[in-house]
Amino acid sequence: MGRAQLFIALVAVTFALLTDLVQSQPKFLGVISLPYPAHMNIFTHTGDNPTRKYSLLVNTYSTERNSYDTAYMVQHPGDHIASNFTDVAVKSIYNFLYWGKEIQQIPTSVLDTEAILNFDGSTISGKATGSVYITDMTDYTFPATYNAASTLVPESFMYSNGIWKDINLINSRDDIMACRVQLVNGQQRYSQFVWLEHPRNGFKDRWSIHVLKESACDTSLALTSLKVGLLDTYEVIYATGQYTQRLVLFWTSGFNNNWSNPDDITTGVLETGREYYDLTIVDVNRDGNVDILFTVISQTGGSVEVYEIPNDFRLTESYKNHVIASGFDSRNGGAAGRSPGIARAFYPTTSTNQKPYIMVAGADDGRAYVLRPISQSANDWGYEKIVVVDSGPNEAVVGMTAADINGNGGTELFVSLHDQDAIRVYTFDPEISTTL
Ligand SMILES: [Ca+2]
Ligand SMILES: [Ca+2]
Ligand SMILES: [Ca+2]
Repeated sequence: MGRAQLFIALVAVTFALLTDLVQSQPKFLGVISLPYPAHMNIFTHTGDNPTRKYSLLVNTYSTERNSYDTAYMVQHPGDHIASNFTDVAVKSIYNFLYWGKEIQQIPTSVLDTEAILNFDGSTISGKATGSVYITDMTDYTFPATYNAASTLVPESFMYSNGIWKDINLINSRDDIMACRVQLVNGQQRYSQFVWLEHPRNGFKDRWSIHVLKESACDTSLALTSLKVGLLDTYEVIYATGQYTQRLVLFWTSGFNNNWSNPDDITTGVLETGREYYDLTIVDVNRDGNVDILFTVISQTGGSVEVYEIPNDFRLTESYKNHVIASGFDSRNGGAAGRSPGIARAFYPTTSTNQKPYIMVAGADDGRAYVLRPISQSANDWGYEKIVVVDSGPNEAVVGMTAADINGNGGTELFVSLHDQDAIRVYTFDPEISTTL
C-alpha cells in the first residue's frame, strides 16, 4: 500500500467512525421557549408540504397548589429550523389543566376533524380532579374543548393516557379506554380500567364512564391483536400500575371483540411488586413479533425493559424479560422523585429496515437518553445508553418525541426541560454540522 492509498484508507476509516458518531449523538438545532414543558407528542397535519406536515403538542405542569396549566401547539417547527426556532408560533390550546399528562392526536377518522386528546390530574392540593379533554381544532383561532370525564359530582381521578376503540360496537363511534387512579393520602383507593362511551349525539354530549375492572391498572395502556394457533385472533390490552404495582394484560371473549361487558374480560398478571409506568407495543428486536416495551420507575435503580410475548399470549409464565437499560436514579433528593419516565421507539432516519432506537426521558434524574441497539441480531438485547442532554439534578425531563419535521430523511428529536422553560431540538440528519 502506497502513502496515498494509506491516507485514503485512514480517511475512510475516520469517516466511517464519524458517520457512526453522527448516528449515535444527535446534533443540537435550537430551543423553543415556553413555561414548564412536560409531555409532548407529534401532531400530523393533512397536506403534502413536508415542512408543514408536523406540529408539536406540549403539555405543561406547575407544582403550585390550585394552579392551572396550559397545553400548547408549536406550529410547523419544520419551517423554522433556519432561525433555530426563534420565530416559531406557539399556540395556547387550553389553559385549565391540572398537571398535563399525555397529550395526543385524535385520529382524524374519529371526529372527522383535527382534534387533540389530553389527560390530567395530580396529587397536588387543588389539582386532583383529573379530566379527559377533547379539543376540536376545526377553528384554530378558537379551539373548542370538552371534558369526556366530567361527572355531575366531581371525582378526584388522575388520568395518564388512553386508546381509541369502538368498545360496544353499537353506534360505530370510537370510545376511549383508560386506566385511572384515585389517591387518598398518597395511597391508591381505586385503580380502575375504564371506558368512556362516545355519546350517540356526538362528542359534545355527556360521556358515560363504565368501570371494566377494579384494582386493575392506573397509568399506561396499549392495544394489540395477537394470534393463537392458526385460527384465533384476540384483541389484547397491556397495562401498567404505578400504584397497584402490577403489570397486567386484559383480553375479551366478547362477540366480535366487544369489550363492554366486564364478565367477558380476563385479566392476566405478568409481574407485581414494582412501579410500572410507561408501556408501548412495538417489535423491539425486529424478529417479526411485537414486544412489550415498558419502564419500571424508582428512586434508585429504575429500568427500561422488554417482555417478549410467547406464541400463546395467555401463558403469563412464558413471557421472556430483557432489561435493556438500568441504573436510572432520581437525583432530585425527594422521596417522590422517580426515574426514568417514558420510553418510546423511533427511527433516527427514514431507513426503517433495522431495529428502532429508543428515546428515554429520565424524569427526575434531569437527563434525556437515546438507546442505540449495538447489533441487528434479534437475540442481542444490548444497547448503548447515550445521554442527549443533562439539565442537572433537581430538574425534570418528562417529554420526548421525534419526527422528520423538514422531510429531509434525518429525524428531529424534541426534549422538554421542565425547569428551564425550554424544549431543546436535535437532529439525526448527518449533513447538519451544528455541534452539541
Ligand atoms: Ca362505540
Ligand atoms: Ca420482537
Ligand atoms: Ca429532518
